Amino acid sequence: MPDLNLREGYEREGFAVLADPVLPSSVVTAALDGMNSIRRGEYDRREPPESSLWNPGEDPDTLCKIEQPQKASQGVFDLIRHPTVGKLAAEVTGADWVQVWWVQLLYKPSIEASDSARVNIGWHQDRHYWQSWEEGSELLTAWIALSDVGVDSGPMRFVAGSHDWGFLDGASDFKGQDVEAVRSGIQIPDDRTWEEKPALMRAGGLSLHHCLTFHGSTANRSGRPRMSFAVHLRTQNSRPVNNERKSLTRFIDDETVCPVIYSSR
Ligand SMILES: O=C(O)CCC(=O)C(=O)O
Repeated sequence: MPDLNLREGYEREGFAVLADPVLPSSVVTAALDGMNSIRRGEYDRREPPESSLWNPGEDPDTLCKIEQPQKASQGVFDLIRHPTVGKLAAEVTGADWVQVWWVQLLYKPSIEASDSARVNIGWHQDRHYWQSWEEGSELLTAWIALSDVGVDSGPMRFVAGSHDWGFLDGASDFKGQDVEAVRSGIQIPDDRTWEEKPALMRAGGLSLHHCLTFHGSTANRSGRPRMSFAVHLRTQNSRPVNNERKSLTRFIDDETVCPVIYSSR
């Protein structure tokens, strides 16, 4: 039975949070092993991840973001293709088909107060970075927690209802470390307010967010790493620009990288 409250919340706020674990702990544990191996540069699947901002051996005290890690780890692949992820994405969107099209490994170390500027993720709409998709494409993200995410872990913060503000070109800055400065550059529509909501969850929980929902995060001060995968999804209502396969859409015909994780057709 679809959870209508989940869908209603997603449509109203532009995100939904499943705070309790929805994925089996064995799947989460295997993905965690995969994450640790990839961070060491050890791969047990087809090939290395795609070119990334962070590479094995680099500074452990900065945000680690690795592109397409499912290519390099069976445990990660099994997590991102878990049917629960597809079912929940279908529930919030009403879609009859869901595919993973890109994945990012995100490891945010816990750091000292003085060092906050190295791990922040500035406010952004994902759509800004996803111009390989035709306008109006239905794109969303499942952010899967591999560690408990509390208020002190530098959780993702969503701006409730901002998916209805339209695409605000030029306002996004994922790399912007001064999050207040990024925020001051965002033109909030006259009849709207900026209301931030943290996505708190336990390991094995997840959030889903719309590609126009503003979000960002600040430092992790929990004393433990914040570990997750951002799994970028599309529904049947999406198409690459000119139907070309390039840049971020270049893997979509390869289901060993971009599995279809829901279909009711
Ligand atoms: O992990 C974060 O704090 C932000 C991740 C993000 O921007 C995303 O999943 O779209």
